[in-house]
Formats: sequence, C-alpha cells, structure tokens
Amino acid sequence: MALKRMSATEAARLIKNGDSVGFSGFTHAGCPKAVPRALAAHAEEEHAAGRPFKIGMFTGASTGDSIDGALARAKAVNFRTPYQTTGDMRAAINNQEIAYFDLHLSTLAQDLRYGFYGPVDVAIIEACDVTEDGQIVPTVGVGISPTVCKLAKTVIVELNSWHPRELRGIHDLTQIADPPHRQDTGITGVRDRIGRDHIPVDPSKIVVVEVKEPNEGSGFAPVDDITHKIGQNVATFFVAEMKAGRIPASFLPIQSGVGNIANAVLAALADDPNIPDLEVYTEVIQDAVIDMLVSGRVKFASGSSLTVSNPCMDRIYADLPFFKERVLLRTTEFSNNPEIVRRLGIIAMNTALEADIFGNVNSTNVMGSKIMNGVGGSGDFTRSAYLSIFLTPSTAKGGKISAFVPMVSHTDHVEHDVKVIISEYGVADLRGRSPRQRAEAIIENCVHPDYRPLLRAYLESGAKGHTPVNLSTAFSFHKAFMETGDMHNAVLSE
Ligand code: 0RQ
Repeated sequence: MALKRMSATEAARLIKNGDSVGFSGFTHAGCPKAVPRALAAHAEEEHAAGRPFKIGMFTGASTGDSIDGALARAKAVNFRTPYQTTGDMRAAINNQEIAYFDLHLSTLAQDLRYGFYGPVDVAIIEACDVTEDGQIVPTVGVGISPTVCKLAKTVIVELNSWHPRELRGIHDLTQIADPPHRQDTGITGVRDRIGRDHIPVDPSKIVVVEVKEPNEGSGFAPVDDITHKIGQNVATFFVAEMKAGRIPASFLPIQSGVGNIANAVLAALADDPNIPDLEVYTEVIQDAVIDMLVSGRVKFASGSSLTVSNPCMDRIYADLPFFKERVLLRTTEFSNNPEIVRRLGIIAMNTALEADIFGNVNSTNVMGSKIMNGVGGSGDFTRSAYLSIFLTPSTAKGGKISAFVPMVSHTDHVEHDVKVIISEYGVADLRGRSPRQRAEAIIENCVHPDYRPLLRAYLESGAKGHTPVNLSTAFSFHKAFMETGDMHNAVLSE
C-alpha cells in the first residue's frame, strides 16, 4: 500500500485541539517547518471562529522560528518542554501564557515512553527520505525522533528535498531500553554505532508532505575581544592541565555548549598548537567544529545535530562523503547520556548567565525570574563530566551586571558539580577547595576589577560558618540592578 500524501495544510488539520505533538530536530536543525507553520495558521483560523486551539509540544531541544516562533505568535501552545530559545516563545512563557517545563534534554525520551507528560498524539518529522515500508531517514537534527515516531498514532513526515537522500548513514538511531530492562549502552568510544540508519515506522501511521526548504540556521557573531580572551584562557588552562598530567596527552573528548562563546573557545583550541587533534562528543555540532574537521584539528564529531549556518551546511553537502566519515548524529538520549559522559571522561564546557562566588551557576533565569532559554543539555554533561567548566564574560549589559554575584538568583548547577569557571580575566579552579577558598579564587581570577572590592566586602561580612554567606545582603547585587539599573550600587551594609 502506498504511503498517504497530502499538503501541509491538510496534514496540519489532522492535529486536534488539546493534542500533544512531538517534533523532530534539535535546535533549528532537523526541524519541520511547513507543517508547523500551517498548524499555526490553522490555530489562528480556529481562534477567529471562536474555537479553542492549543497543543502541547515535545521537542529535542530548541527549534526554529517556524515551530516555536509561529506557534507562540498564534497562541497555539499550552505546554512546552524541554528547551526553547525563540523570542516569542520566551515572552509567552514569561507572561505565563505557556506552561514551560525546563528539563534536562537526555531524560525526555524515557519520560515520554513512561507517560510522565501524557500521550504523544502526533509526530512531525523532517526527513530526507522515507520508503514505502516506513523507513524514515531524518535530516540534520535527531533529538527525540525515534521515540515520538513510536508513540504517536500519526507520523507526519515533512519530506524536505533541500536535504540530500545521501544523508542516510550519518545517523545512529535507536532507543534505550527502559528500566528495569536497561543494559550497558554499548558505546565506549566517540565513533561507536549501535543503532540503525533509519527510524522504522508502521507505514499505515505515516502521512507524507513534500517540501523543499532550507534550514533556518543563522550565523555567529564574529569573535570579539572578550570571547577571544575567554577562548585563550581555556586553551592555556588545558595546556597546563596536560603538562601536570591531569588531562592525558591524547586529550579527552570535548562537549561545548551552543552560541558565540562556545564557537570562540573552539576556535582558540584549534589555534593552539599545544592542544592535540580532538574528538568531540557533544549535542550541537557548530560551525567551528566543521572548520576543525576540515583542518584535521577535530578527528571525529558525535552529536545530536548539525547546528550550523546555511553557508556551512552548503559546504557539508558539497563534500558529504568526507563528513559522513567524520560525523555521527545520535538521539539525545545517547548524545547527552550521563553514563556515556562519565565513561568517556568528557570535558564539558557550558555558558553561565551568572555564578556565585561559591561556584553555583545560574544558566536559565535572569534576575531569578525571567527564563532565557533553559537548562538544555548543560546539566546532562556537567554533572557527569571529567572536567566541568563554565564560561562567562565577567559582566553583562555594558558592565551594569556582574556575572559574579554573592548568591545566584536561581540555581541550575551546584557547587558540587562545577569544577572550573573561566572569564576573560582568568581561570578559577574550584577543585578541592572550601567555599571560602573558592570565593577567593573566583574573586581574584574571574570577577571584573570594578566588582572585586564589593565582593571582597561581602565575603568579609559573611557568617563565620563553612560557607560564609550573609543572608541579609546575599541578593544586594540583584536588588541594586532592579532598583537602580546598575549592580555597582549594591549596598552591603544592613
Ligand atoms: O543578552 O542577547 O540581550 O545581548 O544574556 O548572553 O553572553 O551572549 O551568551 O548567547 O552564550 O547565552 C547561558 C543564556 C548564555 C546560554 C546562556 C544576557 C546577555 C545577552 C546572552 P542580549 P551571551 P550566550 C548546549 C548547552 C543553557 C543551556 C546550555 C544558555 C544574553 O548559554 O542558554 O548550556 N545556556 N545548553 O547580555 C542578565 C546576566 C546575564 C545576562 C548574560 N547575568 N543577567 N542578562 N546576559 N548574562 C545547547 C543545548 O542545550 C541545545
């Protein structure tokens, strides 16, 4: 029996008010676009006719504007997990229009299989190929695709001919057996494969929508002085660690977060001749990794997505056999798997919004209350890493915010998990140090000089216990920013 085929508009109408929808992809990479935009238009029509229309959304990570942006603008979402980065979605979450559940990315697939968040009614999957017997080949982002394909009653395949069919073979697609049947993952090296090159789906569940549309990838800001300095500090730290024998001479696989800082750090590692050629075991493979694969500085990259700019994507497609030998795309429950992170001894580098002087990190909530993006995969990697590193410029908003504060206004990564913090000023190595020693290391090495006297004064005013906090002034920096627009005005006397 031939697969059912229809337009994006017809496919969107298969989704009902109150349904939960699982989307393919990870970041903008691998996300469907035409069907979610048609779904947003359908929701607007329903609202105009006076009928309610909202869905719940499960994704691998963040998505592109055609999913999070379009559906948030159409007021078509009531529930969202696990991660987002889009302005309109962020605003709707912070307005409390959308209930957002900010979750470690590695756990979503299992949580869905066990029904923690209810059923998955429909899956929408971007594919470069689908066969009549139901073999779906994803494009450049995997996320939770095999799981939502298994759980959903209807699987809408957005077959996007912008992506070549020859992508088949770049993926390693399987699901982890759930407890109590879980075994060792079987992945003992960055290049290991344990799954299939496609997602098998009952063809009677499949609906195909044919499109041709480029990725929604955007470029990166050029490396500026601050991100360049952070990158150099990371490289210098690694070289010293290798000399001291704390990182093996062959190095260890690295994970790096998403964004400009991560891109600048990778560029600095590529430029340092004392750092050997690397392997990458990460979630998002960014432009800098592609450059390093071409130059040979990265030998192999495993991730859940090719989160690259469109010019970079063109470069990959122009020489696909080269990249298929050196790149592997996994489901997030494998790319971010804490068991594998611990086994491989991964060096994890993620970005903080703010850190406190004792080493607790806030990656998600500005001034404690406004969500920026979410915890993403940063917790999956940080907790289990061989070395967990947080990177941040020492200040934000033209110096009016110090990234280092007496106490974080929201906690994502705790002092027990954060081993090293690096700003443009230097490196605070927190390993083996007491809270007071950590505070001294952070103040002397990472804090902007303008804020050092204030933080020293706070530390001296602290209680005389193991962790010298002063509960009456712990949020004085945040209070000063909210009342005067500048943390320099923090008042440390009671
Ligand atoms: O604001 O955009 O208005 O200029 O936060 O900050 O310095 O450009 O850094 O883009 O790397 O984002 C933590 C949000 C950093 C990100 C976070 C303002 C600053 C700017 C962005 P503007 P930068 P980045 C891999 C792993 C969690 C998820 C994660 C993140 C904006 O890295 O979401 O790690 N991490 N995933 O001005 C108020 C502060 C601030 C501040 C910065 N203290 N207070 N605003 N900003 N510090 C990816 C996945 O999981 C898929």
